[in-house]
Amino acid sequence: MAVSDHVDLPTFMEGVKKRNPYQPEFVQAVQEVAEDIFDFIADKEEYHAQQILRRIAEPDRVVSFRVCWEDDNGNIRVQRGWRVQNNNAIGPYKGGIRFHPSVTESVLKFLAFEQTFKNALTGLPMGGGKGGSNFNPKGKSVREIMRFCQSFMTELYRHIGADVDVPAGDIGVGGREIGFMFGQYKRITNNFTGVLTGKGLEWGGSLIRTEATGYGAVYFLANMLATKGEDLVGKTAVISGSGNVATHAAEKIVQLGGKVLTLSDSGGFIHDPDGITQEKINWVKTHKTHRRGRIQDYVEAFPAATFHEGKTPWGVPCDVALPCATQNELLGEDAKMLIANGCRAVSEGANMPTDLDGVHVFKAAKILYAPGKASNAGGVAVSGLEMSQNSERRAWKEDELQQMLKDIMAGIHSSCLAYGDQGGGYIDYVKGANIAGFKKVADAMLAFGVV
Ligand code: NDP
Ligand code: 2IT
Repeated sequence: MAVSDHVDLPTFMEGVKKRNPYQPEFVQAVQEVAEDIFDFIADKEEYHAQQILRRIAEPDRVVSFRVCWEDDNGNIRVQRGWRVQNNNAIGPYKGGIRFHPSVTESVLKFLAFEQTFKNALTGLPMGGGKGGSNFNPKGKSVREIMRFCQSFMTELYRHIGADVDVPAGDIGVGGREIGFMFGQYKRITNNFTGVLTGKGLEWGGSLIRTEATGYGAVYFLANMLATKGEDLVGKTAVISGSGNVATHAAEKIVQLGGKVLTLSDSGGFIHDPDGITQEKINWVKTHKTHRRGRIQDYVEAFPAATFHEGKTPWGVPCDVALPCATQNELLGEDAKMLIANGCRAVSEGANMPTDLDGVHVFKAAKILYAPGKASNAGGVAVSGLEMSQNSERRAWKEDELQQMLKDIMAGIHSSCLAYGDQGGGYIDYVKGANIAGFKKVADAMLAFGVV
């Protein structure tokens, strides 16, 4: 038998850093997973011999391409686009597309890596991928966004397919952008197929896909609280972001009897001590999503609230916190502040919003802390259900889908318990999610041999 490569964690991470220079987000995501997986595989020779973690941390492929488009003034603009296909051991690549000026290859590699574990946790047959561009949709006209989406798809179409890779939305990409991209895919290929998810209801979309990520993150939070015999009634919640995930998380918190105190965007956060009610959430949805406005304007519409420019909301005392904006928005010192102020549970709606220091603070404090790959999986789970409906050429009813989403989130919670229960009433959800996600993908990879 060949001698297996039993390197230790620091040596493994040195290799990851060396092979991925200038890619801090990707290295961070691998480190967070490797910390748990090294313990788990310590006595499992086959995973070492077959270099499984090393292989999952090397994307199957990274496609990088130029995206040219013409702005409303006739200027030629040049952006970079990517699709990272991380791993398809358990199903076609699946994951969102992000349009934001901060997008780099590192960001998309971390997201595709995380997506691989998240998708495995849903129990549905989906591999992990992610794509996007450094295109900034802010301040662009609808025609400009359409032309950009069409140009982006003119290259992307050759790399995707209903059984190959199925993209969806993420930051800066919602139903409108999915429509423009789907239209262009169909125009080029003459194929009406479930190649994207998050589609409109008239053309193959699924009910509750829009709400699923935020609702799912709150269902997961409720599952965690239930392990302590608690629920959300009367609990105060601090939420960051004011996009798709944040507004639907807020909506579900309100529906389950909680009180939402904050929302934010890249300009700062608003604090509404009276609580952000459904009516106010509707205002935010219209203002942010449809008018592309700033959260700052909330204080004019609802004068009891205050705006805190350039700040994140983690200093506002709360019972539960849901970071729902972007990566590394909650740092070690924020985590300490949340705990000092009495926060008892954190459910991540965003991907990797807590930095490594923050993760270590939450783990050390033994609070209820769910990493995004577990708690925000509701979105991709309903995307998976959209794929099933497309294959069957039918549409399921809303109550059926609501129940499936709840069941999937409860299933992910159970998987976390199976591998994360540390005894003494403490569940390490990070460890549980990492191991449960890894095991499914790893065992499929073992079946395929060296490919
Ligand atoms: P949206 O584009 O709808 O909203 C993004 C929100 O986050 C906006 O409020 C935006 O503020 C804020 N934001 C984005 N980037 C930054 C930044 N660099 N600093 C501060 N604030 C920022 O995106 P989503 O709600 O869809 O996505 C939010 C998070 O949830 C992301 O991490 C995404 O990966 C994750 N996610 C999304 C899923 C989905 O189904 N949509 C599924 C699972 C996870 P501003 O308006 O100022 O840009
Ligand atoms: O991060 C994510 O899980 C998403 N942006 C949703 C991916 C999807 O394919 O629905």
